[in-house]
Amino acid sequence: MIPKMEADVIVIGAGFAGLYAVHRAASAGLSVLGLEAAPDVGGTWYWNRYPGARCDVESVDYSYSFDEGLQQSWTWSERFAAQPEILAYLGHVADRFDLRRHYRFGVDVVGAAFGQGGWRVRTKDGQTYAAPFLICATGCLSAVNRPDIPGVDDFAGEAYFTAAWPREDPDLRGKRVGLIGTGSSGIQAVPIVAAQADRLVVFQRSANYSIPMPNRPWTPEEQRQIREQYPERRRASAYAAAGTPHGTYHKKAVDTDPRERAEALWRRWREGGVLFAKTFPDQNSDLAANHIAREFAEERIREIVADPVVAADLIPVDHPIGTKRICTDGGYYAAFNRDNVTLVNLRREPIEAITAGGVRTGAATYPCDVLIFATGFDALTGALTRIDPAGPGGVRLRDIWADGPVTFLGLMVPGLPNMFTISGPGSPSVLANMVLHAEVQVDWVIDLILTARRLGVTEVEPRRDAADAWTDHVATAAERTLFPKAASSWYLGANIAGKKRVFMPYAGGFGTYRRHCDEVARQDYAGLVLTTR
Ligand code: NA7
Repeated sequence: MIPKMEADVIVIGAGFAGLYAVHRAASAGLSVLGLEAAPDVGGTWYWNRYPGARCDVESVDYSYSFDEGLQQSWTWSERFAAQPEILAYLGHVADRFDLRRHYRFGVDVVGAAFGQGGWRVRTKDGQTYAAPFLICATGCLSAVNRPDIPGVDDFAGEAYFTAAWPREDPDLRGKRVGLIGTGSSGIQAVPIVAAQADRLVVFQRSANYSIPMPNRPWTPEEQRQIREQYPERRRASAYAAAGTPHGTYHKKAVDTDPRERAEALWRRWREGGVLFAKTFPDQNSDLAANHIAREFAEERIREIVADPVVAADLIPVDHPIGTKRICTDGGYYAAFNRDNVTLVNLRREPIEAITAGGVRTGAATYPCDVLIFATGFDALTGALTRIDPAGPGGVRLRDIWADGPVTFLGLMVPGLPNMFTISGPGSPSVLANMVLHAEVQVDWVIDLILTARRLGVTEVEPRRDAADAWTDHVATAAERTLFPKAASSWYLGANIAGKKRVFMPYAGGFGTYRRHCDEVARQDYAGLVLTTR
């Protein structure tokens, strides 16, 4: 046995998933130790406090469902919540359930190894903590991608990452700002930075589709209705394809006449948010249907952007719409009509180097006082492979996943007993409502731990063939969609040099996924090996 176990369960992370895992474990009578790198709760919402940071799913859905009292105790002020409000919500949850007492904050986990009946977790400051079970609630978008651009360390001005934004907002007034990266973070930041800075140069390697976010405060009447209808809303989301009460149009795009199609697309466009990516049921599986939605969105871009050359540069050329995470914005395209904003298309003029004074491309030098890196994440696997847990005999996660992630339900890895990956690759994760998804997975994991304890089982691990079968199923689900056609998508790991290109999330739908999890539990955890030592 490990000489001293700090707890029954260690949970890494204090975001949506980690907080719920700690709550569920503690409520079930397990002793739980939470470890979190940040000084407080929040997870990705702690770090991503860049200007314009906002969730692309409606606030009323992007919140916990597990406790009706909690649901009724919180009132979202806007349709799409901004980062400070989401962070305040998570603080409220931590207070309400007294969760901080289980955590050590400012603790960066850098390694984990299984042996003698438990996990021993190593931290950057040299501490180790041990527990029989390890829940990695480390997030899909938390391992920051620091681009390896020549000269990046030579820059003499101020440099910021959207994903690690300073707590005190930098003053950009009167400054020449360069912003590298045009995914959701860059796209959300651009209009606000443009309004503050003297000049803004946006360096775009790949254009993305962005849908305007018609954000507004909920009216008091809407807030009342939300509270009243919450149980029904959650019932409608529980087994829905994306974990929200919204579906797709009742007919395929290719079976709908052009006028009716346009009406459906306009409706979704005006509703805003990620829903546009799912207007028609065939939009993400049939190129012809996708083309219809794509043309519609491209027309909107051309309508908004005054300069046709800039508009053409802002239109994606390398992926069907929605196969990369669709972005949501508060005036992104219109920002390029401002005199102080320039778009640099890096496919025409790649960055040669970052210098002390700015950015040099193949065509020009752009002087900058400030550089903002909105360069994304080593998504879905990065936070886990950076810890690189080692199982019995020293087998490591990076080796197990050398040809792409192999998982059982996206939750467990063969060779790594008693370890769980919430929102791991192989689960719907970023394709679903992350909050309800975390609840489903955490419930499954805690129920399994309680079952193991009841049976006197000390180790639970997926069989290799069961994990291979699930991994094949994940691949088949992806092949039925257009997702693998996105050339530079982080869903595929294509944004990280050397990363194996595999479509990582489970594209079979949240409801279907949940049924799989239910079924495995119902069949006494078929696919797992339960061992007593
Ligand atoms: P994303 O969506 O990964 O966007 C990162 C952007 O940074 C993307 O445009 C990248 O271009 C660009 N990038 C990355 N490295 C470089 C280098 N070296 N040079 C130039 N440009 C680069 O991350 P976000 O933070 O915006 O959003 C992530 C998710 O968070 C989002 O989808 C929401 O779900 C929330 P590329 O496309 O790789 O060519």
